[in-house]
Amino acid sequence: MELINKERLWETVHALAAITIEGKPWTRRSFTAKYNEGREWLKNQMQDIGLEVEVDAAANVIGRLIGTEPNLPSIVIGSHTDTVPDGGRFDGIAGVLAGLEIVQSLKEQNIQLKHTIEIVDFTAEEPSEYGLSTVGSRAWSGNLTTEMLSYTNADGQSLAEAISFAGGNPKEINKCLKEKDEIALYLELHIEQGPVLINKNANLGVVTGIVGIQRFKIFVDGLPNHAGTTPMDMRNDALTAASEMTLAIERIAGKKYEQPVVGTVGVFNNFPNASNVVPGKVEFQVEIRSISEEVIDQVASQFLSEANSIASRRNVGLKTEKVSRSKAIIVRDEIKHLLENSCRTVTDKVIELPSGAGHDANQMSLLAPVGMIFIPCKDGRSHCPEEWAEKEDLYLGTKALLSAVLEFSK
Ligand code: HGY
Ligand code: MN
Ligand code: MN
Repeated sequence: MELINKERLWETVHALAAITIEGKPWTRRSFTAKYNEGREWLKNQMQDIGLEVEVDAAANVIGRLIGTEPNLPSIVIGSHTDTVPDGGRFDGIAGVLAGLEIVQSLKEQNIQLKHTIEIVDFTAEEPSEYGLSTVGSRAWSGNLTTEMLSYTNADGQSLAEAISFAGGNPKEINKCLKEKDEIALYLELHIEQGPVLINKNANLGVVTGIVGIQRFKIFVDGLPNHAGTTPMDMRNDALTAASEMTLAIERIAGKKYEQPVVGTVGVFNNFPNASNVVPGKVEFQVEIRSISEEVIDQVASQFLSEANSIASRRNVGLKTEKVSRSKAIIVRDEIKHLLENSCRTVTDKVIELPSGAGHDANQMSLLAPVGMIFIPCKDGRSHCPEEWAEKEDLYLGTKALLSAVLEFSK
């Protein structure tokens, strides 16, 4: 019997994707009722397969297939089921359900590995309303601090309360901490979320490294005033100042460095946001990504000093806050070779490439060797309703992942 059921895998991906906010394309934001609904569906799938199901203190959903030598460190296959607003149907979902299909196929064929395999839906991989991303895998790696648990959303609710709402227990978050020797290998299948595989006509990608991400919150304080009576040379306009800072990060990140780097402002809130009021306050977020930690630091310091000079020239207040920093990681050669060989069991159109997207693998690399397999996504697009992957590529990627697990656990 063929290992990996292509049709079943495709159906489960679309069944989970369909659990989305009515009227909004593919949205299941972390810490919402819709997110919990999707995870209830996932837990039922895990139970139906006969896995041991656990929800840990960080609300990570874990399905376990116990190995013949349960004292061995486990093999973890993970990703996430939360989305960005107006997201797609494959980012995160593909990885969790590829893992589920693997353990379901092993069970159906009575193939028992010596390693226990854990399929994990990590809580809130995407930047949440609390500003933090990779919340669940941070709890495993020890990078979810008490201060982070007190981060609040726009309504003043804390991340700790949100974790409780998702089924976790923030008071026992330190019970999630994994020791170095608990995990033998972390693997993740993911859509590339970029154009490289498509442009190189490759079916699969072996990830060589994952960017580090530095995120800041920027608070610009001007002077709210009447838009009709305040002359142009007597304004402390928070929005025009914040706009100049936004263009500054675009220009600074657009320069040449030893390694590629990107800088983005994706969150931008203007107050009081009325057509006849000179903006008094702007809160926006900057993120800087590169495979090189030094380049991230170079761009960050140039940006912060330029933001300060813009603030003083425009006579507005400026406060900057470091929200999070995930380290860039390089995949170990032996894991790249393992994945290259396993990909080549299903296709010869395999290339190596770095990941411009962050993943739970960034945190998991602090605990175990990590590896990622990418599948192409249509037009290289992601984090949008048009995000799409082909059934065949998802099938090939999942078969390759299974072959890597079988090889590693031999
Ligand atoms: O933002 C990212 O890089 C990932 O999609 N969470
Ligand atoms: Mn994403
Ligand atoms: Mn993702």
